[in-house]
Amino acid sequence: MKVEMQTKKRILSGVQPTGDLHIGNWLGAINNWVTLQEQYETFLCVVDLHAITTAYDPKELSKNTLSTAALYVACGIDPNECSIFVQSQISAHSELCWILNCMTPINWMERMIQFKEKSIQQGNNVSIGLFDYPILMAADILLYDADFVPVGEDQKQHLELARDIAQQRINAKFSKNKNILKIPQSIIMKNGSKIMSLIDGSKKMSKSDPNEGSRINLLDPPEIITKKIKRAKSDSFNGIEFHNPDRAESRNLLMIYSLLSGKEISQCENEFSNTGWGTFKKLITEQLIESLEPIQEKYKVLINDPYQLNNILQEGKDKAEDLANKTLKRVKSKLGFFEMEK
Ligand code: AQP
Repeated sequence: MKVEMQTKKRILSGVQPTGDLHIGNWLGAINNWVTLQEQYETFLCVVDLHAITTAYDPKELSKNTLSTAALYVACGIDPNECSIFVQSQISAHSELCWILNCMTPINWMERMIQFKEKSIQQGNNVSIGLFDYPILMAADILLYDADFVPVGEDQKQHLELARDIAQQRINAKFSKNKNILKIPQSIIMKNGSKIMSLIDGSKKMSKSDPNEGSRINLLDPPEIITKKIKRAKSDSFNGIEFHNPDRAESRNLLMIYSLLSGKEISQCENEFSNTGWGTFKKLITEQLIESLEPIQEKYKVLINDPYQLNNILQEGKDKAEDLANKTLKRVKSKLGFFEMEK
């Protein structure tokens, strides 16, 4: 009998359904998954349990979850190659998170930069869930024995934490010989660039920024893209540059243009060294409209076909749940939980 071996290394990643996906989520994450999907066994979740760590509207959560999954596919993720699933549909995520909570020293968590930054925005309303976010993320990754996690700069610290918990608090403590959890490594993508806000080049483009004008959403129609780029912050310098540290907005728009057009940064710098803001804004608007059009077309078809989307998510769930439950069982058994006699 031929035994089927896992030949491809495995990756896992996800996006929170906290609102409309923007070009930062696309160029910094989803587009990289599209590049990696052929080479790796790919698991992609819509991390809806993460989406409730800050204030949210229950009426929007399920809609955003479905729309995020549809956008994965519209952006080029192939559901025949990758498993796409919804995090909350697999209870092993919450269960492993609880176990890891009990194994993780609180002072490891107090160092997390994203918590510090996000909790400032939340004022008095900071939830324990937001503090615990990195442990849920560790559970997401470790459940699937992921070999690699494609991460942007902002998520590197969380991946380090997942590695430390797995290595120091589970493997070293509960098994002398064989690892219980696989230690994942990061894949830092060349194009994992951080896309900045259109109205403040020093701030990350973010779904939760209250100012809609700070981002281009993947589903923005041409007239909205035109308006947002027209209002995007510019400066009084001539020409569009990438390397001038005093010109964050110029750098950001040039990088977006370069990623969308496929032209190297140096080529764009040469092309626009004497171009005024007005002309450049027109060109980047045209490029954005052209690049987003095929995604929007594909999205429209998918979102109007809930049967197909449901099938994709069901198949993804079945495959993911099987793996997740195996890992959870292994962990619980090694950590001494009672098991029923068969
Ligand atoms: N501006 C960005 N530039 C590059 N990459 C980005 N990502 C997010 N914003 C940018 C990448 O998208 C993936 C999923 O992000 P997420 O939704 O899980 O959480 P986030 O990083 O917190 O994204 P947002 O848009 O800022 O959401 P909110 O406002 O809800 O917190 C990650 O790989 C991230 O690096």
